[in-house]
Amino acid sequence: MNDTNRLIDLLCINTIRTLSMDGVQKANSGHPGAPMGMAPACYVLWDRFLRHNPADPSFANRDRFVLSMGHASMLLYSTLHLAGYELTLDDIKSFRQLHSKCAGHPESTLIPGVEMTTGPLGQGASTSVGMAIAERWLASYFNRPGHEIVDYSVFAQCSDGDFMEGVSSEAASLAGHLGLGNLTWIYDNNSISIDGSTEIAYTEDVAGRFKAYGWHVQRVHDANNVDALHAAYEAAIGEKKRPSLVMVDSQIGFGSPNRAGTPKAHGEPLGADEIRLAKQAYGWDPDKQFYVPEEVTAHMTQGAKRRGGTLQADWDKRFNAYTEAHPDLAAQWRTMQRGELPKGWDEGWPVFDAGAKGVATRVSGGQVLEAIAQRVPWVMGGSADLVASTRTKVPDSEYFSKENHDGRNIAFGVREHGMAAIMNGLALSKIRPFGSSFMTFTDYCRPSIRIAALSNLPSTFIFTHDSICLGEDGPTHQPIEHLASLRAMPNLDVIRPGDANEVVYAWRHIMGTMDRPALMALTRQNVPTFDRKKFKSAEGVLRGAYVLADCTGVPEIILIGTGSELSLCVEAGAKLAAEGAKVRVVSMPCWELFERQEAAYRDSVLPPEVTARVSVEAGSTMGWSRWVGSEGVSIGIDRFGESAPLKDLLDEFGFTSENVTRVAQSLLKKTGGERGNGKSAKSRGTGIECATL
Ligand SMILES: Cc1ncc(C[n+]2csc(CCOP(=O)(O)OP(=O)(O)O)c2C)c(N)n1
Ligand SMILES: [Mg+2]
Repeated sequence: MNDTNRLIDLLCINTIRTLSMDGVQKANSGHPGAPMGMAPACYVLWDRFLRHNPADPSFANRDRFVLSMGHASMLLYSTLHLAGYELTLDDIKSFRQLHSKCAGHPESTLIPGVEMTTGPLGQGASTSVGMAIAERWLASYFNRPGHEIVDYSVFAQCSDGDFMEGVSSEAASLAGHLGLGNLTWIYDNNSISIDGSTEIAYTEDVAGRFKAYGWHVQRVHDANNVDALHAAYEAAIGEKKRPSLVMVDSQIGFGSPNRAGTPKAHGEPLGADEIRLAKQAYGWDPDKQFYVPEEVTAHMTQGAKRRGGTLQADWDKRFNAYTEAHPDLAAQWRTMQRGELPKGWDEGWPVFDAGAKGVATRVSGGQVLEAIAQRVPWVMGGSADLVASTRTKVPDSEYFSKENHDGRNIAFGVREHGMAAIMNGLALSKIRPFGSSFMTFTDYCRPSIRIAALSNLPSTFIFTHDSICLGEDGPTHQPIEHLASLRAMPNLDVIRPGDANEVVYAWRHIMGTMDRPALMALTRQNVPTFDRKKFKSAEGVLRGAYVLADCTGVPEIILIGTGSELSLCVEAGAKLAAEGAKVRVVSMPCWELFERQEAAYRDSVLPPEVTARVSVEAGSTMGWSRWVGSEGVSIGIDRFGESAPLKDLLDEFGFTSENVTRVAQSLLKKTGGERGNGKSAKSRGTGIECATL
């Protein structure tokens, strides 16, 4: 390395540092320390190794860089700006301001070039494992001898906090097991976190831990040693059989005479005086702010653009040759990249015959998933060690493994959180992922579900054993507050289908939706399959809620059910109708979808003038008042469950048609209805237009 090169490297590194410091200072908020310490690590990767094209940030075969330590967002913003992305100095100057592209933590929906939304520690690292799995699978599915169109690498930059979080250990363990040689984590080993030295809480042998996971581990003893970083990245990329960890010993707030190496450098602006001192330490003009020397633009920005253009032109050539040799695969690739589905994706799915015995929605769900997986090659996923219970298997496909990258089933092991994060990495790579466990363990996945919702990812979370009805396993396994808490999450469709054919339409909605995640709550126990010749079509699921069975004229009472409780509403409705009540039964599998319908439709399902409403759902009643109104009643469970056989639980908690009928009768009395007075349906000329199941 000659002196001129060293000088330009240092100039670029210090530009990243000073832009980051200035951005944080102007916002009067943010995290300067990590960018100052890790600027060389980031620069060397981006300038010498990362294969990307700033002119087309979504270039499909680009390397992925995930800033897992999202608090160091200014590091990424500065780097993206200098690497030629559409992120101006003005954008950087508006860091952390309302509607700025440069949000407090990086958000993938705001800036092309930000591969994923990060900030909650551990998520980025874990999700990068999903990206690496995706790359290996895509390579295996699409590449052909002499035609390698997929060969990218995945990098994540991680901090102490990332590695203290359990989810990164789950994902690292799986990555090691799977031998993901295309994955490199760059670890900011600065031994500082917010509360002080990491000595107070985190003293394990990190290198030893990763070696035990099966990783290739290297250490760079000085973050400012550009040559050592270069050599370590080269070796990491060269290691094809194991994921790589590059531990970089850095100093937080490097260059700041009074804050370097202390937690003070972590999460607050340095202050104008300290910034001047740090700039002087870098040999920078302390009077200059947001300063980008011309040489830096010429080297880093123009260089990245030039390399990006060449890289993409070369890939385009490869892809054209591929298209000639393998037109069908090339067409599939394009469809997948556009976020579309192959022709015929929704044809030939199962249709379920009516029957009182019915089928558990986990079982019908599994059958529909099989049909989808047979028609959409890039559906991929698995379970956190419960595949036999959750029925989520891609048929005729093996497990994805070290030896077999073809497999579309992923054995996540008992790592629910890691699973959900990895699913997001698959979704970010255009794969349509699913992952499954028991509903009560949504709690173990929640942070990653939230990232999916926040970043508009079409991840499909499948959770079975969705109520106390799972029975003898008892309250530890019986979800209560889960539906309510998940419904509180913006941008997540929580779907609890009421019978097998509702499951079919739930999946139709899910597969047709690319801009948000869905969570399906499915039963362990059988639920009856409604006769759709008598009841309204399950297509109503596509609108979130629909009238399943109705009276003639305006109803006096509406029974609203979800999932396994829908059939109770139908039974109770039939009884009430027999007594002469005008009853409507509404199936409401997805609140969020219903909320998105126009008001006229919502009012047609739940007419505002009908205030006698009963909701029935075996879970927390929180939130149901929104649909039943102030005069309505919610039958639910606001305490923990019990271990017992199903039948006893249903009696104990009031999930019987008799109880629903009783509650409805007393509500009718209270709201001035005439029911319970012995008038028959016939004599009143009304009656529920459905059969009793
Ligand atoms: C899951 C989660 N918990 C807590 C936080 C708040 N937080 C932000 S950074 C940080 C730790 C800082 O230490 P480190 O990760 O080593 O970053 P450094 O200070 O070295 O930049 C914490 C606790 C978070 N962002 N995510
Ligand atoms: Mg740290």
